[in-house]
Amino acid sequence: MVVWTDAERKAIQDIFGKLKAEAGAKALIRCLIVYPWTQRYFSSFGNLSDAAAIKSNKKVAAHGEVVLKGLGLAVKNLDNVKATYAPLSVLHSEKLNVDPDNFRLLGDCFTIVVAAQLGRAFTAEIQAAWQKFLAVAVSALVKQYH
Ligand code: HNI
Repeated sequence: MVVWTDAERKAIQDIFGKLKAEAGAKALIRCLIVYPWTQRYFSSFGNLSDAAAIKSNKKVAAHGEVVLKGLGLAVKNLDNVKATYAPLSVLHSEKLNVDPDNFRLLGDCFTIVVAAQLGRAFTAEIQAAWQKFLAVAVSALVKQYH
C-alpha cells in the first residue's frame, strides 16, 4: 500500500483545487499533438487531422474534462486508488485496448499543464508529490492488464 505524508496529501489536494476546469482538455490536446499515435483511440471523435483541428475539437475538450474528473476520483481516494481504478483499468485494457505506455505520456502532459498553471508555486517539493500521485494512478490503471 502506498504511504502518503500529510504534506503530500495536502500538495496533491491543493494542486487539484487550483486546477482550472480546462486543464483536462489542455492535457489531452497536448497528448494528441505531441504523441500522435494516441489519436488512434479517438477515431470516433471526428477531425484530428492537425493541431488546429485537435485544439478546436469539442469532443476532445469534453473528454479531457472526463479524464480530469477521473483523476479527481483518485485524489479523493488516495488510500484506495487501486480499487477505485479497477473498473477503469478493465475498461482501458479489455474494451478500449489502450497501450498502457500511453498513461504515462498523458500524465507527463498533465504535469506540463499543472506547471504552467501553478507557475512559481510548482516547486520541486510540490512536483515530487504530484509525480508520486501520477505514478500511483498510472500503476492502478495498469493493474488489470494481463
Ligand atoms: Ni481514458 C475513457 C480516465 C488515459 C483513452 N478514460 C475514459 C473515461 C475515464 C478515463 C474516466 C470514461 C470512462 C467511462 O465512460 O466509463 N483515461 C482516464 C485516466 C487516464 C486515462 C484517469 C490517465 C491519466 N485514456 C487514457 C489514455 C488513452 C485513453 C492515455 C489513450 C491514449 N479513455 C480513452 C478512450 C476512452 C476513455 C478512447 C473512451 C472515450 C469515448 O468516449 O469513447
